[in-house]
Amino acid sequence: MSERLLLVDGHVAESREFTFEDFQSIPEAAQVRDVSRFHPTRKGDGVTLQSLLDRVKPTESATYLTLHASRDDFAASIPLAEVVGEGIVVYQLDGNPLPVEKGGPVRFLIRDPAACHTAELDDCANVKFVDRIELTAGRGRDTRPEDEEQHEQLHADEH
Ligand SMILES: Nc1nc2c(c(=O)[nH]1)N[C@H]1C(S)=C(S)[C@@H](COP(=O)(O)O)O[C@H]1N2
Ligand SMILES: [Mo]
Repeated sequence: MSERLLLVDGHVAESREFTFEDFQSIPEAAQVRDVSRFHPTRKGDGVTLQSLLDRVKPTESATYLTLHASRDDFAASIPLAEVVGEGIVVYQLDGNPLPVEKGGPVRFLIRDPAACHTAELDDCANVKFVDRIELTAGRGRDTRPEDEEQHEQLHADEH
């Protein structure tokens, strides 16, 4: 079970791959147990985005966090400074790797998207099927819907 779940790379001092065991061995202080406490419809345990960033050390040039989901070719790019204290990376459910139906390999969650008062940290940035987090200089790839019509289309395609 040491397959790679997540690659964190880009404008960092040290790119890193994270396996399930790597996530499990992150100290308890950085574990976020039971995300249903923040999002009643979502389940599982995560770690803070901060704990992953501490391990790769973004460089001064990193200003955006770009989340990539190769499964459905979705990407969202959000300002690093705004998301740094808000991001959670969900990696397990009942002690097992997060299944794809729940957004695995890992699912990104913004702790409190409503409180941020910016269009950048919206629900669409709660990216599912994340397999790469790239630190970018300026906005990176972003396939989020640009208007309500596109947004409705995206949701229609989920079924
Ligand atoms: N990979 C991926 N992540 C995604 C999306 C998507 O289409 N693909 N849709 C986004 C949108 S528009 C919303 S509203 C939320 C929905 O999350 P939920 O299905 O857990 O409610 O996921 C976001 N994350
Ligand atoms: Mo959405």
